[in-house]
Parts: sequence; structure tokens; C-alpha cells
Amino acid sequence: MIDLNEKTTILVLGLLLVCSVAMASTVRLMPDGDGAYSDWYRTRNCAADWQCIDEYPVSTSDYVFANSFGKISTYTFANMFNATSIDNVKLCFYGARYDSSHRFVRFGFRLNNTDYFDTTFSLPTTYGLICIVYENNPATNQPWQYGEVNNAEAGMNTNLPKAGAKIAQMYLEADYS
Ligand SMILES: [Ca+2]
Ligand SMILES: [Ca+2]
Repeated sequence: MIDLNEKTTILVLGLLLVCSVAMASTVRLMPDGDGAYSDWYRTRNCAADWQCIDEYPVSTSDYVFANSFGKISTYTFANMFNATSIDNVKLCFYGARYDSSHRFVRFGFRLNNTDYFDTTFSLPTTYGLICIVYENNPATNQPWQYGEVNNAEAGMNTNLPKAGAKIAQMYLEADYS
């Protein structure tokens, strides 16, 4: 039922799939500056907000925090180099609830001066790492381009009831080939 050309096509597609899986890499992009918003507070042992959350591996001795409605902070991140294909971008943060009555946070991106805070979490009592996977750029609903990743800000807001958290680390990870 499958003619030779179709078999060849299937074989080539299979090899391409194997090659792309084999060549996929991951780059981690740490914060390198404060973004458009900086409403969250920082512990006194870091000179700027972003310097509380930019270390890897994580240190919880410095962090940013908020425990009231309407606080937004975003950060800029180190750039990645030219990648032909980006499979996904993960927004990762190491966080804990502020206290039992301040535990919800909304995470997301700021892209081209527009906010996309679309993922809400109830954070755990003790610190934990959570990564949100964005297969597409939320501004375009298309696969990410590396220039879009480089220009992205990401962060969090407390624009919901019972909001509050401590964030000790944040970074982006891109799977690319
Ligand atoms: Ca950047
Ligand atoms: Ca920290």
C-alpha cells in the first residue's frame, strides 16, 4: 500500500525526528535586571530586586516578597544565542507562600509592553521549584523566536485575593535545536 517514495519520505522524516531529538539542547537564562514593574519588596541583603533571585543553585537567604493586592514585578533575563527552532520556554521559580492567608500568585510574561499573567498557583508552605511550560509565545500563539525570548520579561503579580509569596529564585529555560 505504501509506495517507495512514501517509504523514503517516512524514513527521512524518521531520521529528522531522531536527529532533532538528539540535537535538542537546553539553555538556562538567569535574571539580569529589573523590568517594567518592581512593586515587590526585597530582603536587605541584595542591592537590587533581581539580585535576590538570580543565583543558581538557589539560595533562600535572599528573596523578593509581597503580601498585599496589586503588586507586580517583572525581570529581564540573560540572552540566548540564535536558535533555529525553540520547542518551549519554561518559566521556573523557587517559591513559598508568604503565610497561610497569603499564598496565591499569578505568574507570566511581559512581551512587547503587554502583560500575559495567565497562570495562578497556590504556593506550598515550604519552598519548592515550579516550572510552567510555554510551548508557544503567549503574545503570538506561535512557537517562540529566539529574539522574542531575549526581549521577554517575566515575573509575577498579586492581583487576586489572598495573594502573597516569597520568591527566592527565578529563571527561564529554553529547549531548542
Ligand atoms: Ca534578555
Ligand atoms: Ca535568592
